[in-house]
Amino acid sequence: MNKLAKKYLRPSQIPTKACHGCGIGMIENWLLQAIDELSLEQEDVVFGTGIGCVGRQTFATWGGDNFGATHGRALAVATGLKIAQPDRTIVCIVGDGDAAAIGTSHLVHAARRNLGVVVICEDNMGYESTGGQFSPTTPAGYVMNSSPYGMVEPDFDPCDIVRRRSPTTASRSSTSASRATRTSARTRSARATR
Ligand SMILES: Cc1ncc(C[n+]2csc(CCOP(=O)(O)OP(=O)(O)O)c2C)c(N)n1
Ligand code: SF4
Repeated sequence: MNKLAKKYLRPSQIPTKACHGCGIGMIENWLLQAIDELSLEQEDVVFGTGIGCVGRQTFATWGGDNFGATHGRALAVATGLKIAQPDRTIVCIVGDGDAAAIGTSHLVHAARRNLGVVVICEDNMGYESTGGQFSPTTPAGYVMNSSPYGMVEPDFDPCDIVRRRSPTTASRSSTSASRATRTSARTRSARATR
């Protein structure tokens, strides 16, 4: 078990439940590095998850407080929690289905309110846990189970709506990005949590 997983996660939830080679486990690992760099302790942070591959991987992994919301509703729960406990760092780890489809309205209003919650949307460009249907982030033309002739709709980047609500910040990175790109995205996200 790596040092940070031992420090922050529940031993019963390790190793990752994601498929071998999936970026979901890598992202959680980088998230732990960012939390450690900010010198946050288990009691400072609350993990909130939605439904899907991302939710399944991160649900109840955090050694401190967690909540699991229904699909798309992690930010609705986080809104109440942030109002009740403003000093805690709340990290919602959700899929593109959660953030860019069923839960988009919660993302828009969290940004409008500058809620001060960190949202990590792990965008795998479709509904993977339910068999690979297209989602609003599926690029035009992509063949998915529900778009056998190619995705006919234009895709949508949920970061765009968040960026329009300054001072809320949004940045994108990729699990295949260089270390420098990931570090820069992590630094920007870390500043946003302060
Ligand atoms: C209210 C509600 N509607 C629909 C579903 C069915 N459902 C489960 S997971 C999912 C999509 C998950 O996609 P995404 O959030 O992108 O996560 P991924 O599995 O791709 O990581 C859907 C539609 C559900 N569980 N709850
Ligand atoms: S099905 Fe889910 S866990 Fe498996 S590789 Fe795809 S996103 Fe990852």
